[in-house]
Amino acid sequence: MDLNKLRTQIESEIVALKTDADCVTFHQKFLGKNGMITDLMSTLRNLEPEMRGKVGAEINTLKRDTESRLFTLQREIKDRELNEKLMQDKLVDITIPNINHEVGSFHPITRISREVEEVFQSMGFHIENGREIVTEYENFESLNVPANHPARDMQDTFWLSNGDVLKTHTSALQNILLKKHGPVFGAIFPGRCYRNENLDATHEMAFFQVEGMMVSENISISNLIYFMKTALTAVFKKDIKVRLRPGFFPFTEPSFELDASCIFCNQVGCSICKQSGWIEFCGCGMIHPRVLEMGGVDPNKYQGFAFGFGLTRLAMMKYGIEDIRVLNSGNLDSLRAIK
Ligand code: FA5
Repeated sequence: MDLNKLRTQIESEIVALKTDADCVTFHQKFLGKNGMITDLMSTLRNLEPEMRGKVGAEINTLKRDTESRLFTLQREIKDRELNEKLMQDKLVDITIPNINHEVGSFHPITRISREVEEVFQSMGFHIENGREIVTEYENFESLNVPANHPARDMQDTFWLSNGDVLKTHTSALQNILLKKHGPVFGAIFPGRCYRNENLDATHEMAFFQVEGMMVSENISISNLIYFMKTALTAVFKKDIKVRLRPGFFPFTEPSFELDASCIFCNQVGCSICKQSGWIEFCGCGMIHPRVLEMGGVDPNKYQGFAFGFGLTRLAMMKYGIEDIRVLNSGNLDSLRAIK
């Protein structure tokens, strides 16, 4: 084909391009590796040497002009196609009320977790996220629970073949956070925990806890009492009293069990609080000096408190859930019934 004929053909086809796909085909046909301009270029060698330079330059000009026109045209076409698509999307009115479809909602654990996070954040704590697989050191040793310590039996553990564990409690993050934040911080960390339990209405193998820690100079257990009372009062939207009883955890000294006034009977006495007016709520205490030390914090200068409660249990109390197994069941009818 000669140059003039090709120029005419390009001219007539380029003005007919309508879509991005047309442009791609056009590019292949004329400018591609086996395109017609490239083909024409390869015929130069058949010309007389004195003609080659002149014709070669003309083919190059045609190539450059075609490329540049195609580039501009393709951009215009793409813009137009995008605008048309956006206009079509506008026709879906996202403000029309949802009449026919059921609206989804958050799982009760997500709801309660966000409430707890919000109230602790308002008191200056920040939120941390932890892994579900942790090392034996993080879950036990760094918490003053060496191998063969009887406290390990209290938490029937899922061991992985590499020696790691599915965390049995959110306390497994304590060492990590002490190392991350140094001696002055306040944090809470909700997370899923795993224990190889026999299942019943109040025990699951996978459940949620929330851990809280505050470390600084001059921290005392009365700070903890204040924070827990304020948090529970906010979650239950009624005045909650708290009290401490002596307890035991290897990673706190002294250790306590914290009870909350019974939300079901307002301390008149009911079957849930076994007529005592108090519900056992969480373990807590002052962080053991060894734990601080293993986290790189000087126990002679700094102290802190730690607490850990069952977020799943809190959800059960707040929403009146009688059987814990509903929460992991994926049974939408039961979950929907939880208000
Ligand atoms: C602990 O796990 C300690 N790490 C708590 C702690 C933190 C103490 C910081 C001191 C300082 P415990 O094993 O008691 O403690 O568990 C705490 C809560 O987790 C329980 O009160 C309960 O609400 C919840 N829990 C424990 N096992 C289960 C289970 N199988 N199913 C549902 N909830 C559970």
